[in-house]
Amino acid sequence: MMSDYNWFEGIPFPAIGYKKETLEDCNKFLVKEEDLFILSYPKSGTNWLVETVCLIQTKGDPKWIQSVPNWDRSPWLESKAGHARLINMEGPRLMTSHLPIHLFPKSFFSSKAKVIYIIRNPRDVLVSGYFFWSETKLVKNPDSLETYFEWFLKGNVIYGSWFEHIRGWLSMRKWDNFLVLYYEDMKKDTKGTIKKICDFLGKRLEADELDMVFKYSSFQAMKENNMSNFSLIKDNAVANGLKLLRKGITGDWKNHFTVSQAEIFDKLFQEKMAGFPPKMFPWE
Ligand code: PPS
Repeated sequence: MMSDYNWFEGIPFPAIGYKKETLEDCNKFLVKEEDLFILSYPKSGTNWLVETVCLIQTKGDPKWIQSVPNWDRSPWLESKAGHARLINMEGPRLMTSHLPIHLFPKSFFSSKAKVIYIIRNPRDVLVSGYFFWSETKLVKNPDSLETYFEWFLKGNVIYGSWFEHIRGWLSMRKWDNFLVLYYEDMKKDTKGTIKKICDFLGKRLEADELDMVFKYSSFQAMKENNMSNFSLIKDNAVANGLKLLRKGITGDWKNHFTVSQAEIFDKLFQEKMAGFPPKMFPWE
């Protein structure tokens, strides 16, 4: 197992593009007051949120999202390339991260920098992750969904346990500079979610600008945008064609879980998320 990931403090990170020194540096990274972070556990709709925030920043003008890859618009804090880019970046920075709270820059917790944390039904996260990671050389490949299901429940997957990630970050939910969003809400009421993000960022969009943000961040638009769909990753060392935009729906887990897996998952969810009111999580 050791050779399939880059292990750091007991958490598996991708085998390519990540290294111990960068992960150590993340804790010491100097956060600036005007920085904005997009945070998530992998496969929760991170890149959809990146696209939406970029479009809010340009008031719906798609030029930026259609000419610059998403990983350059919002560099990945913990990846080797993203980290190097961010260190030298001037002005308000937009950044993405999947780090669990204890590995995140310490300076954030005493700053006014903002975080948007997106959460998705972990059952759909599991299914999305299974299909995505199976296609890459970045991680240990599961031989079946059944195997991946076991790994996910134990937290033996990239970025570790979903439950610990969410519990850790939700401890920040009452902070003014921390906005929690749900993939399910974003699907159900996309424009409402865009407005919520605007309020949080202190931005105002005219109705036609809001329409443009909505239009260019749609599943179809992102699927067709080479700057956003990961098709620029042609490196065979990483994958043979990566598809970030797979289905983009809620509840796909129902097409993949057995009845027994659904029951096992429910039980574990209740145990691990004890103390959080069920209505906090907007999925069935
Ligand atoms: S990553 O690689 O961990 O950063 O992946 P992440 O971006 O977090 O999540 C990928 C899933 O998000 C879906 N997605 C979208 N859904 C709806 N609308 C839009 N615009 C959109 N963009 C990305 C994507 O399809 C992945 O989910 P699945 O279930 O695999 O389709």
